[in-house]
Amino acid sequence: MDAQAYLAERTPLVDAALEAWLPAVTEPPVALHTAMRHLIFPGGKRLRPALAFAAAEAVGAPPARAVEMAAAVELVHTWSLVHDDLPCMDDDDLRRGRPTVHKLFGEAVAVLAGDALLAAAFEGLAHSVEHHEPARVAAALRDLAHAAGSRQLVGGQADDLAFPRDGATAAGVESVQRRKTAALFAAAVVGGARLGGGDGASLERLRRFADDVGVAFQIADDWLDRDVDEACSLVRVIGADAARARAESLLEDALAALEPFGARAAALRELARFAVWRDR
Ligand code: GRG
Repeated sequence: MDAQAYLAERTPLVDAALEAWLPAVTEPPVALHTAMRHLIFPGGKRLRPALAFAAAEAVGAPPARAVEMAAAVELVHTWSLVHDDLPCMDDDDLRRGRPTVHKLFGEAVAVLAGDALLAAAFEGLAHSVEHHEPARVAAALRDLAHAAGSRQLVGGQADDLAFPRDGATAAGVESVQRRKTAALFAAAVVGGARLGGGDGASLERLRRFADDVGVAFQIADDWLDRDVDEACSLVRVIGADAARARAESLLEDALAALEPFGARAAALRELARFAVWRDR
């Protein structure tokens, strides 16, 4: 099955959880709840949820075992997009082909909607203790909180905003990308495998896989935006061809980490290739 077909097949699974977790738009505060759902539905590619499902499959579990991880990661991702689009950050008018949350609902509601999406992620994931070992759920919560926090996603964003135009190095760019983008990929994959019952050695291999795929995904994003002048972009620092070569080399490393999983990791392999070769 190719990645697009896998994404299409798994998206209804995560969407059902998101639908159940998020308050209805009729529930007060109506503007806040409408704003929370605005970017979630119909949503984007749902790549991070698909990675969580595929990771559960890689350790021999049915994909549904990872549904709470998939939904939680998508909520954290969407929080970061809502806040990233704000005037004080990237100041974007469009996201997922639609007006950004602050454009439709105002800045204050957008800040609050992002905050509430983040909280909803942890509330929903915590509920998975109803059908998973508590220690696995606690570890998944810990990893997701770490990935979202100041040492990973938020810290990566802080360094991205302050990224120097002069004297930038490839290592400096990759350090930001590992935190801003790859950390959430790793939380999705490791968390999906954790809830799928994976052992420690499998989780460690999958973490290396996801970390490399996450950086390669971000480099591919920079490559697709190669005409945009971004300070923290590998394309700007080493050029488009060298950046593409680096993404391909990271993809090779990622695929090598999957070797012991054999056919069970077929979906992860397809998603990794898609992350690097997608056209948007
Ligand atoms: C402001 C809290 C805060 C965090 C900002 C993750 C992040 C940090 C900002 C998001 C903006 C951005 C360009 C991040 C890099 C990751 C990325 C390319 C996101 C887009 O991911 P896709 O392509 O989007 O998977 P869809 O819409 O398909 O889910």
